[in-house]
Amino acid sequence: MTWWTVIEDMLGRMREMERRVARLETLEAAQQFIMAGEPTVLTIAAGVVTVTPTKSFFYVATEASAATDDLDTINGGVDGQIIVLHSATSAEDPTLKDYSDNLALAGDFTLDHILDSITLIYEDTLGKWLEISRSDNY
Ligand SMILES: [Ca+2]
Repeated sequence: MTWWTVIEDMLGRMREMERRVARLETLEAAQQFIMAGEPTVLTIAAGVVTVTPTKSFFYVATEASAATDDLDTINGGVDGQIIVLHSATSAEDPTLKDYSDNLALAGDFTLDHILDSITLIYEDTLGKWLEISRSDNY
């Protein structure tokens, strides 16, 4: 083996490592998109909740476990983040308010049962959560 073939061999190995790292980064990005894991609770405070950018699945709880509560603002979204919200309990009915602040919905939507859900995507340029779909499942 000449010194040149040794260098070529090393370069080949480095390129293969780069491909593997790129593949891992793609997998990591896909995982972030899916954001698997059990939902965490977002408790409304003065009409506001804050999501974590690495999660997609959340319960929404009313402030001080009130029977009803309005949700006007969802903070913490990153461009393209998709979230699914559902009620933390059927005893609490949070209402997502259409265009009160940063939610652009097909009208207000009340999660009045734990089986109801709404799916939103964050659009950073508009600074809005756009409704993708809602499911009034019960
Ligand atoms: Ca319902």
